[in-house]
Amino acid sequence: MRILSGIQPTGSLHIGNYLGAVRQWIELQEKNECFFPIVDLHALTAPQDPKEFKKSILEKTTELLSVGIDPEKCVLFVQSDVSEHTELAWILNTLTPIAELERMTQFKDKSQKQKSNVNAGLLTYPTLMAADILLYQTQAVPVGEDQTQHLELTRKLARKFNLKYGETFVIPKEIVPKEGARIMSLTNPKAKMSKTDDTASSISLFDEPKDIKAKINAAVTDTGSAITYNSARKPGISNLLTIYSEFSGETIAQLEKKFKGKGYAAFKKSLAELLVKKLAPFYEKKKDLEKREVYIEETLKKGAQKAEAIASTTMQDVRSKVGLLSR
Ligand code: ATP
Ligand code: LTN
Repeated sequence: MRILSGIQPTGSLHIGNYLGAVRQWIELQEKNECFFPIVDLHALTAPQDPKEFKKSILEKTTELLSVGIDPEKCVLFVQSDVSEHTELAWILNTLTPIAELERMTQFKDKSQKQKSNVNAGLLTYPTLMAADILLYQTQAVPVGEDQTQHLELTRKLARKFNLKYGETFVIPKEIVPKEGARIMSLTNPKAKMSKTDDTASSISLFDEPKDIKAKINAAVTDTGSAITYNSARKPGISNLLTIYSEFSGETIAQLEKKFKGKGYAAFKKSLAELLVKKLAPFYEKKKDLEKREVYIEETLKKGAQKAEAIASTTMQDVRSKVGLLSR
């Protein structure tokens, strides 16, 4: 199967990204043709410092390689290296009703978060994402639950284009994990864990043991003291139980039993120890890869070449279908 999924370069990879998306990518790359763009142009919809931004792109590559993305088994590249992404996004913009974009939850959330910078890019973010996907004739897109709405729009646009101009795009389906598809913030368990929030709200895959312990310790919990799952009434503990279950492989029911009669403190201590143990290999691998900058740059260059070959074929077809002169 042809698979594609993107990730923004800014902010360190957190356990939500891992459980919701990247863990699937690592499995999928074994038996599928996978494309993983680092979506730098999407990240520009939030304010970025140019120097830091450049560093973050290489850093994100290092992080993905550290957790098991293998450039021999997939195409890892930077979105802006393949100019067809923005070209197709423009064409898709001309097919997208503004009202559809204004309805997007992510647009509404981000407009709230950055009130003084509600730029047009935030609004058209989903059409660029649709272009990322459709350019590669992608069959399936592994993402966390927060991206479902964007995927629906992508399918709608693909169908609309196909109907108007003739069969051009494959209609992609989404792959959302059954568990762990929405990990919540540690400081506000009603909001999703996010890279761009303050660092206390998320656990990076590369956090040091003392930080993991401190963050879990400070995580917001609910009234009462029982370790039981109830996402409506006990969102804090339920989120921590999901994280525990996903990293340990034990079911929630098994965990409820294991921690019966024990308080939040004992549960949190055990969860922190589990995370420290599970995340340690990532940290070690990253330390090693950080010394290999040339390898990282070469990897991205090769990735962009492979991506370009496919993207340019689709774009030629699109140009001809729409009635643009061929280049
Ligand atoms: P931000 O919230 O700052 O926009 P992000 O943390 O959502 O960033 P992205 O790079 O936008 O990170 O997302 C990469 C992948 O991680 C996407 O597939 C997304 O669905 C998934 N993902 C992000 N946050 C979570 C979460 N809290 N739980 C599960 N999956 C998540
Ligand atoms: N919008 C996504 C990131 C993203 C993406 C994609 C995911 C950009 N292009 C293509 C899947 C496929 C996000 O905010 N997490």
